[in-house]
This record gives sequence, C-alpha cells and structure tokens, in this order.
Amino acid sequence: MHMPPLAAFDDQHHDQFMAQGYLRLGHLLSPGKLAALQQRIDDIMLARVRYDNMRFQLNPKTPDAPLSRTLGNQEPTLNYRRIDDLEQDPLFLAYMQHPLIRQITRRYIGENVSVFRAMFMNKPAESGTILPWHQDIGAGWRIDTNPIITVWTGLDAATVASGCMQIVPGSNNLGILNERHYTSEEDRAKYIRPEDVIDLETEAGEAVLLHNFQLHRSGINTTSAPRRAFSTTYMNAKTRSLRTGQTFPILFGEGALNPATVAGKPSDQVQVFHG
Ligand SMILES: O=C(O)CCC(=O)C(=O)O
Repeated sequence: MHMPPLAAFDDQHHDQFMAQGYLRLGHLLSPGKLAALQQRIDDIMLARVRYDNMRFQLNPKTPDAPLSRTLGNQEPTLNYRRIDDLEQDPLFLAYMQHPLIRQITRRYIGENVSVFRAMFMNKPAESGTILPWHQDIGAGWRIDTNPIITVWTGLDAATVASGCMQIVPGSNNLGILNERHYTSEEDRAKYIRPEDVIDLETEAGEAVLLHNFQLHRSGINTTSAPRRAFSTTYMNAKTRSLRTGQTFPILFGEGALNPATVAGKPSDQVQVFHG
C-alpha cells in the first residue's frame, strides 16, 4: 500500500519509534527522485559516474567467499554488494538532507549532525549475501558514541523473496547486546523467538526509521530483479573515531555539506573503515 511521507514527526511517532524500534516514514522519495537515485547508483556501479574516494565491495562469487573492499570503482558491474561514502554524491546528499530527516535528527541529536555511513546495500538478482542478526552500534564500529538513528530507504521493492530486512520489534529496548556487531548464539536463542520476528517488506521509495539497537538481519534475493537499498546513520557531529580521532562528514548545522558544492571526499577520511 502506498504510504505518503509523514508530514511531520510528532510525539506519537516518537512513542511508537521508542517502543517498537522502527517507524515507517512513508515514500520519502517521489517517483522522479527515486528514478534519479536508481539511475545514479547504477551509473556509479558501472563507473559512468566516478569517485576516487568511494569504497566498493563486490558481491562474493560464492556465499561464504571472503568480502573485500576497493577504493574507487575497479570493475564496472551491477554486481556490487555494498558501496560507502555516498554523501559525496550530490543526489544522495540532497536526499540525506530531507526536511523530515532534519526534523527527526533535531529531536534526537540536535543542530549539528554528521553521518556515520552513507551506504548502498545491494542484493543482486538471484544472489546477495545473508546478513546475520546484529545491532548497529558504536563499540563494534570503533566510534565514541552509540548512534540511534538510521534511515533505511528501499530503492526497489523489498519482499521476503528478495531478501527484505527482518526485525524483532521492541528489541531496541534490550540495550546493547553485541559490542562486536553480530549477536551471539546465546542471545539469539534468548531474544529472537521466531514468533516475534517480522518481515519488514517495503515498496521502492519507502523509508523506515530504525533504532540502531534494533536486532535485524536480511537474507538472499531469490527473485530475478535486484533489491537495492540505501542506509544512513546519523549522529552528533562531535562523534569521533576511536581509531583516528577524526569526526565525520557533517549533514546538518555548522559546516554542513552542500549538494551544490560538494566535491568528492578527502582521502584522509577513507583510510580506516569503521563499519
Ligand atoms: O539492507 C539490508 O538488508 C540491511 C541493512 C542494514 O543492516 C542496515 O542498514 O543497518
């Protein structure tokens, strides 16, 4: 069912988000803007649009083959699993600065907001990888705070067959379970009862607000069409890397990137991969 974008984020939305750990934001992308982002990410994968300081990860040839990253596009193919550093692209940056997201981040973070990761997640047709149960938190990510705001946006329909996300509503209230990113077998047995898991099916262009402590996973894509998505984590602009001491690209407030002037990403910001 087509859900128009929320006009504003109110107290009821807040209560629902805190209780459930997720909130459907509706179609934040109009059909025109969705088509533009779909085209742009394909152009980036096919190296028609190039960024030197952008990190790429190919979809592995077999499900358990090791994953590795390259800096810059080394191979024009739609078979990428993940691409990071998309805040340097004007179209993706403009979307990340959507007014509703500005309102939500003002409520939970404040005036000055940076981005931990601006990440494309792809499950190519009849392929993709299993993402095990995890929370998206700071210790495993090697940053000095635990962000709570992620906006996940479908660039294609995500269904059970195409590997949509699965979540355990309310699991954000368990607090931090997995300091090292993936949830232990013991915690999985304790907290992830099959009857509590929901399939977060979404339409193309639809966005979901996710609490970073929410337990989530996704499977492989069994359909003949790709399942592309874009996920961004927002945090206080003061947040620093525990590895380098650096702060992260600013999206709102003082020193924020501007789609009209953004020009690549400095190479010193892509030396360490945080998560
Ligand atoms: O797109 C997916 O399947 C999962 C993405 C994810 O884990 C995230 O956005 O944190």
